[in-house]
Amino acid sequence: MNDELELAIIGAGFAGLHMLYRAVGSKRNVRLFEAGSSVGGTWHWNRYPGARVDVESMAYCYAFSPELQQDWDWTERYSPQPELLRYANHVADRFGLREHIQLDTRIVTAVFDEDRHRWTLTTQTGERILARHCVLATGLLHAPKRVQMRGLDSYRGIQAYTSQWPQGIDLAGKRVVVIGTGSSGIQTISEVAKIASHLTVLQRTPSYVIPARNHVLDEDYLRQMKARYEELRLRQFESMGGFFPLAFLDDPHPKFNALEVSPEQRKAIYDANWAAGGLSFYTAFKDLLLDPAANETCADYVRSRIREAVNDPATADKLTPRYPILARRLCAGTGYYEVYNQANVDLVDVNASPIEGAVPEGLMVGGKLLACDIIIFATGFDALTGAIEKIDVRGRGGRTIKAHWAEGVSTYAGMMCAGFPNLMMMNGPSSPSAFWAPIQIAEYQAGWIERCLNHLARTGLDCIEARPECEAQWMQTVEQIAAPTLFAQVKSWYFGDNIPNKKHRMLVYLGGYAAYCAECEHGAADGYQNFKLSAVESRAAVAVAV
Ligand code: N01
Repeated sequence: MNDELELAIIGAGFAGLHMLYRAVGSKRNVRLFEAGSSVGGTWHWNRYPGARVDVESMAYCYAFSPELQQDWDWTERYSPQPELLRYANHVADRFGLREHIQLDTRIVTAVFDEDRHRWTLTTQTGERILARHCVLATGLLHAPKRVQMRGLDSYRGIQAYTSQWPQGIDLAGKRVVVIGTGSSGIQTISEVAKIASHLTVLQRTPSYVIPARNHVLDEDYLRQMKARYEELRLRQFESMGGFFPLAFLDDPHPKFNALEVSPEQRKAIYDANWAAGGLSFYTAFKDLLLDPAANETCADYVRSRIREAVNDPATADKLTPRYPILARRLCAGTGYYEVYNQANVDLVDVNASPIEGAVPEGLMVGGKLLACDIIIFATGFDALTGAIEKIDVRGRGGRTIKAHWAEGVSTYAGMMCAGFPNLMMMNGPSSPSAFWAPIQIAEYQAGWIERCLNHLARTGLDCIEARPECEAQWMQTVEQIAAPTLFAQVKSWYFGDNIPNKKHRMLVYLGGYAAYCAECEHGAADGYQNFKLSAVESRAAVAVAV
């Protein structure tokens, strides 16, 4: 057993590293535990071919240190995974964080001691850690969605999940199957198609894929953008989703509703967004996620681009999504649709030809053997709750977090849960982070947590817990904001729909950064009005008095 910590942090992704930076700065007795062999979180685990971020590098990084922003040079518009991993390592070194990090350490249980107001964490090797406060920075997209399939154990080839990519797989000249066509799948497919002898894509739901238009960033561009970093961040904080095409920095926010402009103006705006590339369509018009008719103009535009890109009309038809665009996560790809013009690539719609199971040589699909050397599962994540539920978290009365969420996820501000005192989440369920820049949300949350711990210390208290009625109110707000949007009209991981038996409930606060921070500040006002605060000593005093 280690000495008791004031703060244990679980997870060394961008959120956990930043929390650690803040806690070390406050001279707390803190330690960070990370299951992986390196810092970097998402960018440590997701090492599949073609993995890169689809938010522009200059924005997808920490904002807290102007010096770091100025010193670090991103090489491409969208950083590839190895560069993001280098950045995470640079941050760990630059801010002296390594000595506080314990790698290769998976926390498997976390149990709250109600009498002593302490968490006991246990690692996979049985080491026990006592901590007054515990921060779960376990990642919003970390726990893989595993595919259950008859006969998979008998398959003799290689199986690889994009979300836990194994080292040293050689795909060159191999017969490869990719299951899944979300963001991870479409990036993987474009790379694998270049080297595999044959690639079969098993698609269940097509994505809308916009050309990323990635390119190398030259020195001039870096200098110009760095000179405007303050403005960039301001515009980012005002934006709907925490990102916008930086080419539109002078004019980043949509002005019109889609049907307010003429068809010619609308097409010109869509053309400009198609040319800008990436996730820019989110900000093409104000009402694309609110008005089905407006949305349809955008969806139709992208559908026409798919027909242009794909030679075979039947294949183009299979690749064409019919649901509202943007309501599931938009994808940004490189040469994605063009891949299907290659002779070595096939697309199978598994709704028409279901995956029946695996055999030693490959998969049985639509009654036929699909022989393959490697199956890549790009099947996504048990988003937001999965990584937390992997830990056996027990709060008051031994109640598990799984039980707390059994009838649908519930948190206060994506940071705390009633009945789980002194347990904070970063980028947790019902925070904005799946639809707002998670690094900046984590920066805000780390500051909020720091101020909360300072308040407890100042007031001689050692325990904080969300009030159940405030948590219920928060969840109502999350659902009320989502209800009129088109997000609510499709099935997606935003609602947990991709995981069998996961209760359908909105997992994301869509109110944006400013409203989120205002809500969190309000909750902390007047001595943390939305929380119950207490101290072990006062409980003891009450017990004596009784
Ligand atoms: O996961 P997904 P992802 N049989 O859930 C299919 C972020 N991200 O890892 O939709 C057949 O989007 C599933 O089909 P369906 C980003 O926020 C960012 O790709 O369930 N198919 C779907 O096509 C993203 O949204 C970046 O019908 C099955 C796919 O697998 C989030 O992570 C890169 C199946 C899963 O798509 C998740 O993206 C990567 C089955 N049994 C990820 N089960 C960038 O920054 C699932 N599918 C670029």
